[in-house]
Amino acid sequence: MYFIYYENFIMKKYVLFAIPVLLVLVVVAALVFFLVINKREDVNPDEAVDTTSVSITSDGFEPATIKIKAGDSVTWTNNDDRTHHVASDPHPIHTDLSGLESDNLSPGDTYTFTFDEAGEFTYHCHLHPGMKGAVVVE
Ligand SMILES: [Cu+2]
Repeated sequence: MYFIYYENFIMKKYVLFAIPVLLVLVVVAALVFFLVINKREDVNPDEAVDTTSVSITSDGFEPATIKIKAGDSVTWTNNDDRTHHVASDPHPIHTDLSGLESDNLSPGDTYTFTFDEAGEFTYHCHLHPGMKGAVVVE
């Protein structure tokens, strides 16, 4: 009898302790996720090259930052021997500019997207998120 009571007591203590710990963990995880996905890449418009063609290479997007006019279409060509995947920032949810997302691009494949609004749009390779690029739309 005493033993059962004691076990119950231990369980209650454990549950009472575990709930606040879990709550703190959930809050911390949410905060980290929020900070990571809201980290904006800086765009330096001075580095922007006037072109609507971007080459995907083993060194990244070339040129990494381009400048176009609203209504222009940009074409990415995979000139690497790996598969790539152009997607709007932020990784992994791609919500900054909805629609800016290719399929997986095999070597030689191209992807074209039309930028209708002015602004600075950063993107990345979804398969290699360290590969980053930006489009300045005037
Ligand atoms: Cu991504």
